[in-house]
Amino acid sequence: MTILVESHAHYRLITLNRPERLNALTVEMADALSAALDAAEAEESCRALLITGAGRAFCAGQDLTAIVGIAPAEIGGLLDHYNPLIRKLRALPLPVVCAVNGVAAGAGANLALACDIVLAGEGASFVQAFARIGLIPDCGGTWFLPRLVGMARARALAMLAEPLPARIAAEWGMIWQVVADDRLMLDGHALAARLAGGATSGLALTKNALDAAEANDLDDQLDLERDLQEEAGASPDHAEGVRAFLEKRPPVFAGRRS
Ligand code: LHQ
Repeated sequence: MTILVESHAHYRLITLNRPERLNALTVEMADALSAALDAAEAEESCRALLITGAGRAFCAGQDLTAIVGIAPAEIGGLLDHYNPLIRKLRALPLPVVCAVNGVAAGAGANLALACDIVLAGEGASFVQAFARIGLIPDCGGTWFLPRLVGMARARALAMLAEPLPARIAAEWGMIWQVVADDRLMLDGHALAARLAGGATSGLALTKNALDAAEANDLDDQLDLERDLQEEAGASPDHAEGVRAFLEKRPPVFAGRRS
């Protein structure tokens, strides 16, 4: 199986599972990942996702053995499988944590950057490997990189295709945190469990608002915040959060989605 899905209390762990190829992506794998996201969304008790890779790498990007000699139109055709996956990750009404356990290259790097909170082990690195093979950063790379690290760094990463160590990625604000390799999965599970106990619909609306902010001006964004806040304010978890505050106890969020 190219991906493994493991259920935990209120969250699921998805593991990219082609370790002998450094979890390089195939169309079947992208489709399986998309299906796993759909399944997680459909299951009301699933309130967060954790994504990682099996073995020593997170993901080496597109499996290059599968694209040898293919026609340009077929390269575009491959992206017809990857683009829905990236869109799905961003629109998923659940928080997604990525635990980058080793090298994340090409589409693998950008798959990680599409997640909501990215943790990486000290030994991990991010490589926009595309320039080495005459391609452009895809799977959202040209969109994520300048927004995360600024245009100067984005350009150099994309054009030089040099590996960026996890520590620098964290310093630059490309990812949330770097942690000791032997803590990565412990911390990843703890974060996923914490988010799974959160106010799910509020977190989903937060994702929507932050993504919309990339294109909106302040006026439009304030209007959007008003609308989304109205929605969040109607959720039982909002009522519980306020009640818990007034009663000086931790909230118990049901995580029901609006
Ligand atoms: C691999 C791969 C790989 C197959 C390692 N494929 N076998 C593009 C086109 C069209 C549409 C869809 O989207 C895309 C997006 C893309 O992702 S394009 C970019 C594709 N990825 C790359 O160019 C990265 C290629 N890999 C590497 O540069 C290195 O392997 C990295 C830096 C990831 C890791 O280096 P090392 O740690 O030195 O490992 P390695 O190179 O020795 O790899 C281990 C094995 O995995 C090796 O096989 P072998 O049989 O010799 O043990 C590699 O051939 C295989 N492998 N990446 N993408």
